[in-house]
Amino acid sequence: MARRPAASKPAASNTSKDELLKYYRDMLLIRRFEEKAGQLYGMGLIGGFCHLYIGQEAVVVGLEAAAKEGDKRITSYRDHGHMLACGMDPKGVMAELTGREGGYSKGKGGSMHMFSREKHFYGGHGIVGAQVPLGAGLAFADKYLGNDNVTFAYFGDGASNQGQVYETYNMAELWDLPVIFVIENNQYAMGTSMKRSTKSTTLYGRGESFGIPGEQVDGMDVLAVKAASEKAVAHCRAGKGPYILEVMTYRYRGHSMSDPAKYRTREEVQKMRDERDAIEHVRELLLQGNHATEDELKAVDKEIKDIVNEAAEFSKESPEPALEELWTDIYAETDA
Ligand SMILES: Cc1ncc(C[n+]2csc(CCOP(=O)(O)OP(=O)(O)O)c2C)c(N)n1
Ligand SMILES: [Mg+2]
Repeated sequence: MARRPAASKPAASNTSKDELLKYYRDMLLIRRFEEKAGQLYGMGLIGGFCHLYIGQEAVVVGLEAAAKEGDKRITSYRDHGHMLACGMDPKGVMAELTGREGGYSKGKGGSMHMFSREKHFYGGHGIVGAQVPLGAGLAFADKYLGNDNVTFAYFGDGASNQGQVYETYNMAELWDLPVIFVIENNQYAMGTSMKRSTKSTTLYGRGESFGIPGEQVDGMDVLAVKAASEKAVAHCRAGKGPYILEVMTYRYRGHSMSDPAKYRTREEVQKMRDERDAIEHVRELLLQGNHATEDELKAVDKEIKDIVNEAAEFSKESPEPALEELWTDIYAETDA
């Protein structure tokens, strides 16, 4: 298959086998999980909104490769990949999608409303752009506490046209907050392409007027994302304030499960899948570098399939929440 030009391939020589295998596994888990979620939705087992992350896997896996314990993440409604990449349990995520007791929000939140204090995952936000100021708030808390944690605040190309993003840029830079603004530029906001909505060609460049540095990175190349993330993280941890990463990516599926997909051609999607797929890219690096054989990769594929099937079984068997649950988790419990 004709894929990306050789010149754009990163040197795999300084990336270890273990590292490549980890990225392969982590991205594949997201893809297979999302495919399964799509199937369960089709079977009527998942209701409400459901936004799949298929195609964008290298973004969050590359970013997470630069994270350490204590770092925080917050994102939009397209959030299943972020949860899996930071180590949340696929069973708990899938059971939440199916509205069951075993889900992260006891089945009361669904796709867009999951949280994990243990993994420092702060949602899951359905209001476009809402997570951006909240992300700066998380970073403010870390700065106040005097630690070196950073916050990854993910949002889309569409969200980056929102006013609250710029209010946040201003305050984050003014206060040197350790937040990385990750713009997942998948080129569409629902059915509106970047070309139709946005005159400027770079989104990261908008940080310039606030004094925030940033860069654009190939989001279909997990190694490029990781390298850029390490730079951004080092900037934030050193107390130099925020950083913007505009990660160029592509979603293969519709905006949500109810997208008529009339705003782009099938050929456009197929071309990205054939020529730029991030998982295929790492697969090739593993095979070409003699790091793994086809059989070894097949074994990884099976291992991931088993994890996803187990998650689906768990989420079908877990009971629906009891009616009394309607009255719980409304107000925060305090020690006072
Ligand atoms: C404040 C607000 N306006 C509009 C919507 C409807 N809406 C949901 S997603 C979306 C597009 C956002 O696109 P983008 O930020 O590029 O993220 P992507 O879906 O591509 O990940 C819109 C307009 C909303 N949820 N909230
Ligand atoms: Mg978008």
